[in-house]
Amino acid sequence: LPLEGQTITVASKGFTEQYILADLLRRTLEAQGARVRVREGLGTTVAFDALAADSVDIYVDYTGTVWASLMNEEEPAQRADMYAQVSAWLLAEHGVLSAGKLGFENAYAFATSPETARTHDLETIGDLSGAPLSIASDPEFFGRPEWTRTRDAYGLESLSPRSMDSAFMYDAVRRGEVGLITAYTTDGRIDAFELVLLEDTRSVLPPYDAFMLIGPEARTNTALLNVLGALEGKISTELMRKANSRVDLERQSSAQAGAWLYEQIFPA
Ligand code: PBE
Repeated sequence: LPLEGQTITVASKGFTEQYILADLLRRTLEAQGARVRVREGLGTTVAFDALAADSVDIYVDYTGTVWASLMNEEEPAQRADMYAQVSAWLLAEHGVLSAGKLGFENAYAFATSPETARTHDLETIGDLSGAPLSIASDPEFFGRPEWTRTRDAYGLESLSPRSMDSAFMYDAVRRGEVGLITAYTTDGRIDAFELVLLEDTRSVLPPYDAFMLIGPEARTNTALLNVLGALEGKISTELMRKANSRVDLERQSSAQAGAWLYEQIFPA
């Protein structure tokens, strides 16, 4: 097997999709003979720094996240250009290789309940200007440029931010405990809870295509790159949403959802 005798370290960030993808990577690498260690639940900066320092070999991040949080770019690029620009920057600045997009996008989307949308007459993010609502997001978001840029572009000073584990946001907004959340667009609970997504009419938020990042040392490992190449473009947004729903709505473990996703990509 091509990865016989090798030990590969995979990292994940701290939400359902990331746990599932780390499990998928583990299965994919183990099937080719590797021993795999998984470091789970890291923040974006911790995961990226560990990768750049070669203590992690691979993890999945999103183009818009690298663009805004790591590159500190202001204006979002076109979706088609962004992956190329992000890849070039990662390689030049950190020796990190982009090993292919997985095929889906997981964006931040401002979401509310049907009741709140009706009460405050909300269809677009701009409609939130002056609304006295609380907004819950994952602990990273309010420290990110995506939040400050959206707040400033649409005049959202009347919103009160509240950090919340992303696992709990959807229930909180459905029950009206918070007015809004920044939903992840691959989360099955958007449809299941009939949440209303507010349109970003000024395209302030960037695109967020998921892609594999490989550390400086691991990127010279051609056997590893060949194995990972089999995942490129293999996960549609619909497929990722179904895998996420297995955990968030059907209460499966991320390993069960990872096994299911692996079977969809590599049918027995
Ligand atoms: N996202 C949406 C965030 C979380 C979900 C992909 C932009 C991120 O992990 O960067």
